[in-house]
Amino acid sequence: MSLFFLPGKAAGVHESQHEKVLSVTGDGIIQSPDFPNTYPRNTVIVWRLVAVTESSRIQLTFDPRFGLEDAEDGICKYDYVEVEEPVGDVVLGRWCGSEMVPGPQVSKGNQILIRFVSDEYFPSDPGFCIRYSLLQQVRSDSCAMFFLPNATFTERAGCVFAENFLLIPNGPYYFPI
Ligand SMILES: [Ca+2]
Repeated sequence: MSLFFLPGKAAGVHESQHEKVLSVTGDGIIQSPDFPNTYPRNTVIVWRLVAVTESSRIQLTFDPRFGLEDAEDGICKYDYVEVEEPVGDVVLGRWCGSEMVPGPQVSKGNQILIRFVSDEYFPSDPGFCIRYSLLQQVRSDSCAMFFLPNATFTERAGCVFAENFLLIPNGPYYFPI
């Protein structure tokens, strides 16, 4: 099977054949093949998560069990997981190794892309596991914000605090508090 993936990876033009489009209507999980065991060699998989409503945002949370082949010279060259903003092809982050678990990511629009790449050598375990969840937009006088469904929130100085997140005016910017 690994030979099947080689031509596409070498040419770098057939990655769309590996794209899986997922309609996001609630929580779900994306993981590297065979997680938490060793992932396969020579693999490219792209997941495109699409929230059904335009105004929704998608939050990605990485499982603490995280480990891919180490970086070389601080760069994830060989095996990595990458999160991309589809509009403008902006890379939000690329991660590998096992020393640091990626922090939570939130889409800027209603779509977000996750790309997993492994090369021919040194496949590792456990790979990665990402929980995705849907954020809904809420508006108040001075804040546009997103919060997790069923979150309890309170309003303070015109901004809503939801769970552990302070959502600041003119979101979707957010940070943990
Ligand atoms: Ca590798």
